Amino acid sequence: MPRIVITTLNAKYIHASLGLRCLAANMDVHGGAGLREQTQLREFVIQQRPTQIVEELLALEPEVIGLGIYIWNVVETTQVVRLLKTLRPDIKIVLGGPEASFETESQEICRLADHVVTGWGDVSFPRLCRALLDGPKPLMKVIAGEQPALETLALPYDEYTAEDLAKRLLYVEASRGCPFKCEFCLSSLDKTAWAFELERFMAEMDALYQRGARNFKFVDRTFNLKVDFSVRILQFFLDRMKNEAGEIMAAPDLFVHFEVVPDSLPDRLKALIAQFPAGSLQFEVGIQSFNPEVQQRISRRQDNAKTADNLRWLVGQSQAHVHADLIFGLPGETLESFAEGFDRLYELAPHEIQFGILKRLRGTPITRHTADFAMAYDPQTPYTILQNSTIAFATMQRIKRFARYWEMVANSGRFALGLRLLLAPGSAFNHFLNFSDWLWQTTGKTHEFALEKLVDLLHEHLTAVRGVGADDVRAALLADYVASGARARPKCLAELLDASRTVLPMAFAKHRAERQSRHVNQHAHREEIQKAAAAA
Ligand code: B12
Ligand code: SF4
Repeated sequence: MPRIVITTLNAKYIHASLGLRCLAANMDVHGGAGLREQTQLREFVIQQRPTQIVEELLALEPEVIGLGIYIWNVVETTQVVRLLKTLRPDIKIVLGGPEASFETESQEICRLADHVVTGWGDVSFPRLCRALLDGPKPLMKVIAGEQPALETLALPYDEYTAEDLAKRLLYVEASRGCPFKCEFCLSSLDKTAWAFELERFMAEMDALYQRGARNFKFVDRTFNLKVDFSVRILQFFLDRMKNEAGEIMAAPDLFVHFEVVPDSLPDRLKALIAQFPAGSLQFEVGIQSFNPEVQQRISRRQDNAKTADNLRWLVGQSQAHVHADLIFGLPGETLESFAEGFDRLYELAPHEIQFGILKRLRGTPITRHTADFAMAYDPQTPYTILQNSTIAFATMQRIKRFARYWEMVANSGRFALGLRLLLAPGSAFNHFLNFSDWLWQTTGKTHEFALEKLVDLLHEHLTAVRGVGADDVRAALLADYVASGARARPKCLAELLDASRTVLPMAFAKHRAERQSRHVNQHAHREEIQKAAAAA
């Protein structure tokens, strides 16, 4: 039986916890020989019942339980810790992770725990465990995690199991921290980025690849800043997509996801990016706001012109799948200025616009604007903005529904042609907002729309509200529906579907073929991996 269990509740099974694996890998190095073999790593998901989690943890009979606390699991984990302390008050409970690293004095979970390690846990957690098992007993409840030079850390990649490699998204980090200071983001507190030693890191990537790993998500906040490193990493993956003749394969089984800053894409990077085949490379590009005043207010340095050029290049000249992030609710942003930014981004045609609503993360400096901009945040996780001096609560609610419907209709990729009718001419944002308001008034729902129901609703909106010609609407929706591969019968397409099942018109067949070629690698698991990678 393990004396120490390290555990966390992941958002979903597909996300494997890199943080826990960092702790596990460093148990011997920083806690002394023999500690790793007394430690077991056990992961759960937030959908599991706290009593079931507690039952499984107690069955392991540990003396110490370390829990990774994040914004997505703090509510459920508080219940787990409460149950553990009720049933077995003698087991030492140690917390760590970003959510437990700030405002510890005001959090119920920190009150219930024996110790809280703030910040990095790689060194301080093993040392604390050694002290808890063998003494001398630690005096402090809250311990500031030591932040050592990265070369003193053992790398965590051997901790990924064969099952992780086969079924889950593998998180890897070539660097930690971020040199930028965007005030809504926890990484703004780092002030700089630290890189792992490149050769050591590449050797680990190679070992993972040799063991069969194919889905890599880099958690580096600023992948494209240290260009020599980025080049080496991109080249590593390109080399593994070559066949025996040295040609890059059209449909490789590799998938790599990076987060990039948008205004820096030197030619050396472009030359490599352009070689990645469809389905193998995904970029998350943080735009957040195109409004220079807002950018300045939240200390986000971003060259908007270069950002636009780079996005245009990525979408036009590479086959990378591009997700661009925007945040609604930043201090001083109005509905109009946000709409302008949204339209500017939409024009640049990234494959997905990830529409986030501002959250007040514990520890982030965005709080300095709370009084001046009357920022009211939900006190419950994920601490989403409810209203501020420029956006009333009712408007914020409208925009939250917009974000939800945008996921369903635009980011789902199921309405390529229908969207073109919906979002033009003029402001794409305003058209979608009108659709969103209409959808809400008509259905009163934001979830659980069957695809067929959505097709009918889009048809009704486009024809009855927008006055678009019924034939054009039906042709577009039929092509989208057929391309989605669904086989039921939306009412508005019933007749056309019956006809098209006899002879599929050429235009639809072509659209379907195009769509399929764009999604070469998107069999069900790959699609899940891509979605999960983009969710951060
Ligand atoms: C992967 C990831 C996710 C995954 C979830 C992964 C999972 N396991 O389930 C997904 C994509 C679902 C996700 C979603 C979100 N995420 Co996220 N995500 C990350 C990301 C990119 C990587 C985490 C990671 O592996 N880091 C590397 C490891 C080494 O660092 P670490 O996890 O912090 O672990 C270290 C310490 O924290 C500590 N530690 C960790 N566990 C433990 C346990 C013990 C006992 C101890 C002592 C120490 C300790 O030691 C580790 C080593 O030093 C981070 C950004 C980043 N680069 O860290 C954001 C981050 C964690 N996410 C964040 C946010 C805000 C979100 C979202 C709210 C974003 C949104 N959509 O608006 C959502 C929430 C989802 C939800 N359902 O509500 C914030 C966290 C805020 C918080 N207080 O938790 C981060 C830090 C981003 C940021 N810079 O602001 N995310
Ligand atoms: S938003 Fe991105 S660039 Fe800004 S501080 Fe966070 S990680 Fe760094």
